[in-house]
Amino acid sequence: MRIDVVTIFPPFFDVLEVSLLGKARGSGLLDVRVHDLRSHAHDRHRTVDDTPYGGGAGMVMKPEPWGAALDEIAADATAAPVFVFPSPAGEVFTQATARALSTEQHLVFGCGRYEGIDERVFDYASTLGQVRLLSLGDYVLNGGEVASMAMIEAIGRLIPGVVGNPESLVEESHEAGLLEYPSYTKPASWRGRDVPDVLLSGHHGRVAQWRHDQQVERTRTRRPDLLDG
Ligand code: 6GU
Repeated sequence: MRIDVVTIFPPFFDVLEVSLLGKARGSGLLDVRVHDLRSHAHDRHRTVDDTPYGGGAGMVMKPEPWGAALDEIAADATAAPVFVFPSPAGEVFTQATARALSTEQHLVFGCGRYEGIDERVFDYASTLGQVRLLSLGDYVLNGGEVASMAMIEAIGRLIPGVVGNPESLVEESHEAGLLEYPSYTKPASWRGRDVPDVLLSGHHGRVAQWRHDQQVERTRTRRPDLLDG
């Protein structure tokens, strides 16, 4: 998969070099390219933002640098990319979204800062590929960079070969619509706390039943919204 990122803070993405995603980049499974939006701002101060029409607080990212950045990426794409703009005003990004995006050939993440990006940029991007405005949840971050990192990790780890043992993906929280069951390792007793007996029983059927019960109970108490559907 190819991933382009457009940002005014390229160093945010330096950490993509480490851990599993770093390995995936090294092995060619993931081709991540980070672009500085300011390289497409041509005034003396390399301005990327301006005051909002209609008034109000904060600054809005100007359309021209975004247009130039998206054109450059699209010109060198082999197929129409999917443009992802992280935004607290977007649809909620879920494991299902990550799964769907993990099958794409080419994703472009556009990281907005300030109060957002001039709305016309999203419409223009839709002439170059599919456009998704996606939110991590109901809270506000300063910009799209950290949100993009989270989405890239969630998507990237679903690409075959990125996570060494694909079975570890199957039982995770959210894959079955339930939270994950609790996990324990040795020692069987630690600081007066014992591992549940059933896990030491060697009885696979009882272990599976206990884990399922734990998933349902946890989901009911922590995330009842997941059981509504
Ligand atoms: Cl995707 N962006 C920003 N700026 N804030 C957020 C978010 C995204 N998701 C939750 N909060």
